[in-house]
Amino acid sequence: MAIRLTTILVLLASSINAYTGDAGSIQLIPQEGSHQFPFFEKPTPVLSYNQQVPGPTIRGKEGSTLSVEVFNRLKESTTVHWHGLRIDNAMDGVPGVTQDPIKPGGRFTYRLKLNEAGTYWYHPHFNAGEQLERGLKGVLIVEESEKLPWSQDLIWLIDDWLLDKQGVIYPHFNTHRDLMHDGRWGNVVTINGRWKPEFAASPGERIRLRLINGANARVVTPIFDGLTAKVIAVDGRPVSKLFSLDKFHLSPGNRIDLDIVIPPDAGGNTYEVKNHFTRKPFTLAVIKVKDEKVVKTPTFATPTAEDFIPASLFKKAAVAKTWDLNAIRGGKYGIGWSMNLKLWPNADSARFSMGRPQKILFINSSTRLHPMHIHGVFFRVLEKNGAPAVEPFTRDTVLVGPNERLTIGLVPEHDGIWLTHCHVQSHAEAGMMTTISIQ
Ligand SMILES: [Cu+2]
Repeated sequence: MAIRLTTILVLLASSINAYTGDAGSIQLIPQEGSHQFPFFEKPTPVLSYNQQVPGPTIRGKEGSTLSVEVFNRLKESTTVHWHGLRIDNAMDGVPGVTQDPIKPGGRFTYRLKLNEAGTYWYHPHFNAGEQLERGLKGVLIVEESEKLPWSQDLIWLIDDWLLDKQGVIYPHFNTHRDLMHDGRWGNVVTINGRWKPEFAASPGERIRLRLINGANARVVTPIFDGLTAKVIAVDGRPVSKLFSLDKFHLSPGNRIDLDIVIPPDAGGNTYEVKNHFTRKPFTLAVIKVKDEKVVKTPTFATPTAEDFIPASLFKKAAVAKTWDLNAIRGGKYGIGWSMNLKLWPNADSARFSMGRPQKILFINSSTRLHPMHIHGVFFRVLEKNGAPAVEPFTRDTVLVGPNERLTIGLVPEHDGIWLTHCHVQSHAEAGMMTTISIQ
């Protein structure tokens, strides 16, 4: 009990960061709370972890084990899913598949073996459309055992809120409109809970910027006007070859880690980071460079992972599973989002053997966006619309665009039942979920 109390006190004292050392343990308390947006008189009622929006950033070292006790103080059940982490299946946080929902007043301890350094995030997988929208999400960083001398390690968790004129979260979820379109898109986009925040940098600094799209449905294409940003990791894993950020569609669930050097002569400059996914670009955040002396730019090479699930593994593999994505009549909401005409939980699932390279084909037969996420694996995009389109990185979430066909390759390495679903929350809740059983 003493240990638990200390943990809570330290968590409350630290504004954003939770820390954990080796074999760390922390407590997450989902509960009702409030969040002040700049345009409203009154704070907005939200759901929060530990009274923070977004929830505390959890940091753990590569190779360590992290234990997170979730104490549910919500009025409804919840679970926590650790997006991107390859962990024990029983810790994956999927109600009805890997665990029972954590009831109000209940507790569940997640033991997470942090095997792979990178940028991950966590969120509920129970009534997820509503619980995520109301603020339940946070970032989980698995730190490399060898720390690189970045000037700053910045985290930007992107979120999208649908608020009314009084600043109240629009209380209807999975509406006909959401289901007919690409889910629930909001009207206020925030970074770390703040609208168009400003970040300070010094000329010469080399910044690792971790971008995480935690929105319900909105896709974001960030463009750094005037700054060069190199992509060093996608969905947590180092890329196989570094490349400049051009037009990267960060769909719900996706993360990119960027390497940005502030030019030595940039003192006093202001750089706007804009979202270019929609026709009308808008500012996500601002980087303000201090008008002061230049700091020495740290020089080092960022790691790449050329051998991580290379495309060559799949040369001989046939497509083991095809999932056709489309809307059908039926389901809980009248409009169902189906995979092979089936709606969760009556799903058309896949079974794969451990260690055998497998190809999956997603066919989007609709004109909507479906960011498909597979739990517990990383995969590589191999083909787009039947033509080779090997990406220089692996993913755990890929945007399947309107009428697009995407072939991906993965190698099952962790046994269990892994959820596979659209990360547009209302599509998932309207049936667009299935599982891959790995034995
Ligand atoms: Cu979808």
